Amino acid sequence: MEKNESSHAYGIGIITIIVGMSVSIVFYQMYYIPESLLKPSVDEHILHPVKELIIEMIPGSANPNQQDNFVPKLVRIQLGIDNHVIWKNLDDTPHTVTPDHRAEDPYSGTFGSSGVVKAGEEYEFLFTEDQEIAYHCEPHPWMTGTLIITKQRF
Ligand SMILES: [Cu+2]
Repeated sequence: MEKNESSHAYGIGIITIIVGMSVSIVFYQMYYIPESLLKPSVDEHILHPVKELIIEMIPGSANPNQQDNFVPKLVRIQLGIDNHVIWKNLDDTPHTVTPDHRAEDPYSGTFGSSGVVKAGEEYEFLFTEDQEIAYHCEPHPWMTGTLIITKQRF
């Protein structure tokens, strides 16, 4: 009888350990892992800048003899002011926004349009870190632009 009771307690102990381990594993997978993969914390002012910056791909950009294509071509961006950039394709030809060298933002990821930006469509990107990016259009390499992103000056 006494032996029976102790093996019963032993069984409960084992079950408790197994349940405890399962809960720990579930907790680890559901909470700990996603937490560690979370995007870096970015200042609210940078996530919600004062205004959007629009760069137009103007009509005729596909023509190599036309001087202007990305307008404005050189832009200076201040984090917290106008770091939300939108490229609008006002042309009747598809274009791309492709960095000359691979460019990453720690919050927004890889910079550059995935595929073409069709006529009438747009590509947008939120910059959260200061960096300088030269970019071009893949099908029309004479279309070039430069972004200089700097921290806000107080
Ligand atoms: Cu183009």
